[in-house]
Amino acid sequence: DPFANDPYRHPALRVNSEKPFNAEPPPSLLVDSFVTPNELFFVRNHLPVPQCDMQNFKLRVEVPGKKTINLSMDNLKKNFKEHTIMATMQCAGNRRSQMSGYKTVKGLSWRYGAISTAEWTGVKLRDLLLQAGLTEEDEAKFAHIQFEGLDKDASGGHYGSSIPFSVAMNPFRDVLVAYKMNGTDIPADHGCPLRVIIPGNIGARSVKWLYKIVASDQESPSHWQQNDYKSFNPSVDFGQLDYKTAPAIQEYPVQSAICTPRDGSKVDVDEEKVTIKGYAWSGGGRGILRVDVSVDGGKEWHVAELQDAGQKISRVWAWTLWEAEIPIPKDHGGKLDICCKAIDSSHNVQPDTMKGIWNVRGLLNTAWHRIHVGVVQ
Ligand code: MTE
Ligand code: MO
Repeated sequence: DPFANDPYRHPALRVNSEKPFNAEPPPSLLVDSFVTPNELFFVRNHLPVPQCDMQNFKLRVEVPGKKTINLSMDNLKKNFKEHTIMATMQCAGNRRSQMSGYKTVKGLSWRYGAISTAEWTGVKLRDLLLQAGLTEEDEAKFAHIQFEGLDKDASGGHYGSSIPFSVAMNPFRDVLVAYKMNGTDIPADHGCPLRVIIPGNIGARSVKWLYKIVASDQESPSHWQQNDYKSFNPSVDFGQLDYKTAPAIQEYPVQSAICTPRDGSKVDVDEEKVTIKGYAWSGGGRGILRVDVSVDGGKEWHVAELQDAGQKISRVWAWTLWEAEIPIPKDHGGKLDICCKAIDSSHNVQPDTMKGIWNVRGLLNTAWHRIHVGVVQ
């Protein structure tokens, strides 16, 4: 069993797949704390978890025609400046199960917990690339920075991804090679001992168990860069996917979801108000300007109170948690049709339905999140 050495997992995680392990925290726990505790952070593994050997570990950074450097954990920690950023990670498949409710899609059935937030500590990718001889002038030659993880499939293919040169080399883009997650060594499921953190991008680009970085004129040849994590037009169905025609998804669009109350639960009419909590997040460092919440399916909107991490404008890597206390309308008819939508700092909004964004792989479901709650007299 290639999964025999997988680590212990917290029992509160809702498991979508055991082997490889994929699980999400329940929504109510997600909004319990701004920073997600490591043991509740969602896990998205495509392959068995590789063994972590911190003593003998070396990271290889390769700039063809310039230098190849091999760095031990000690070397990495001693010779490069340490940075800490708070960043939210969201899987491109988050909320896929709801997209499937609209029309069947293919992929793991995530509810809305394939998103979590942590404080990541490590060194800037830019600093490692500079050390290996890469300069700003090299963009024409090396349009992509590729990453490879130690995890591999039966045929020996490693998990991998790549990001554009300009993202990797921009000092304000905060791309990290991280060795700590919330102040402790990165746990086995999250990439021990090293992972790259591409804040503001889909989770798939943040390669765990990172052992190799290569500057190249090509995107990563890995399956997950070439033949997955791409989006298609709503009329493209199974069997018609031509991955060559679609670009790899990088930055995440604007998203929000309702975490409490629970879908299908009940509120007492005597309480007069209902308290609604959730998260909002956008990619590319765009912050959240506003979250609108409705209890009548989107006829009347209330503005939620926001809690963010106070990050610098255009470098908002962490999510915004929100809360709204809304009076139960007189004409509730026994139920509340609760929905939310977020507006990001570029005034991007979420689409009201899945009609225009549905795609057969069920990626980037950012339609208004809707739940139903009963009202008891
Ligand atoms: N890196 C490696 N090496 N192997 C993987 O399977 N999964 C990716 C990414 N990095 C993956 C990986 C995907 S799709 C996501 S969403 C994030 O890791 C999830 O990170 P997490 O498990 O720490 O939440
Ligand atoms: Mo993902």
